[in-house]
Amino acid sequence: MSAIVLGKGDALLIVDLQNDFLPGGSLGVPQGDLVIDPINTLIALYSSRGLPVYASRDWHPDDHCSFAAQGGPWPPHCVADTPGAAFSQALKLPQDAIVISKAATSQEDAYSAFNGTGLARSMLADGVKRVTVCGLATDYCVLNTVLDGIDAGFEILLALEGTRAVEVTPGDGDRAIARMLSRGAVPVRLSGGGLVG
Ligand code: VGL
Ligand code: ZN
Repeated sequence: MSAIVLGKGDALLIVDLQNDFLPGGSLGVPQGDLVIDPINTLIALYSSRGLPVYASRDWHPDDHCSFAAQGGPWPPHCVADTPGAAFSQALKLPQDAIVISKAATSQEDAYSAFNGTGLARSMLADGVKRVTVCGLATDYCVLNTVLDGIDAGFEILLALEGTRAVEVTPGDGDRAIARMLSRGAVPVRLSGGGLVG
């Protein structure tokens, strides 16, 4: 474990920290609320250095193809402009956070924040080279975001305290982490007021 020095080219990407993915939400991730404090610490680390903070959100129409009534795997969740789709009130998003909405049409699903959103282009335009990814859920949207980020050429740091899994099948979270690391994502933790990895 050694300290990660943050600087120009670094960015933070917070995946889907929305009420419906938190305990009590329609697709609540067990212990999902435990990621909020570490993510607020990450936000402070990045924004105090003038580094960009991106926040993705699932932003579905009410007849989205992933919903059970439409033949999909999930209960209705993150319907655009409803309280369930709002970012957690406890999340201290900076004023200038860049919000990325995904899967916003009925027929298109997108677990990855890079899928159909223009996020890679926007990051490249901002000079981003290395992305620290955190958020919900480890085994769906974080997994797919990390793999797409690697495919798009970004170096990816996975903030372990900042993510939790749905675990439709027990062990999905650990398997997702193993897949991300095997593709080159670097696991990092908060320590001593910074990141180590
Ligand atoms: C997600 C299930 C359905 C996620 C999104 O953000 O991980 N999971 N839609
Ligand atoms: Zn969804």
